[in-house]
Amino acid sequence: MKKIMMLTALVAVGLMSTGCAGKFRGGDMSSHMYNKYDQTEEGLVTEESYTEVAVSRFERTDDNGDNNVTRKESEESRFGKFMPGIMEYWFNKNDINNDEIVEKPEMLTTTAGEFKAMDTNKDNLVSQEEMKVYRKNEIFDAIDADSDGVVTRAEFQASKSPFEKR
Ligand SMILES: [Ca+2]
Ligand SMILES: [Ca+2]
Ligand SMILES: [Ca+2]
Ligand SMILES: [Ca+2]
Repeated sequence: MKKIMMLTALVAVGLMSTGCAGKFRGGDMSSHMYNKYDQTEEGLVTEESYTEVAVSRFERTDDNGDNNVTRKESEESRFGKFMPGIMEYWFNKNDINNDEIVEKPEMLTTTAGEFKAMDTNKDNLVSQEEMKVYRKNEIFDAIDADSDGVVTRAEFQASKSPFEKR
């Protein structure tokens, strides 16, 4: 069972990669995701560069540039249309006070918490492996809508874009 769940999560990672950048289709998704971060000489990601990427993602989603991302903005963003389930997960994770608006400080708090959670060996740097483990779990959680630890076919379908459903 566990194996099947992991496989499902991996398929989801594959779907996400086509969502992020079509040209990476079939490529090594985890290294592509990791390589978008600036790295130290040792190939590790600092909190600063991790935050930079999170901020630019936030700014892309904040359509009217008022430093708040509303539920509507998130749903109407390009990524929100392609992977509504993952976008909804992002929104709920960042809207700490549940007022249906992700404010920039909320996003920064969530991002800092994520960095800490990823950095399992506590060296204040995130390795590709550390990020991979974290993301796999996160994507699984995002698809597992009722958080019972099992991804059903319905949950998996719901996480996909309307264009992919049949
Ligand atoms: Ca806005
Ligand atoms: Ca909020
Ligand atoms: Ca680390
Ligand atoms: Ca479930």
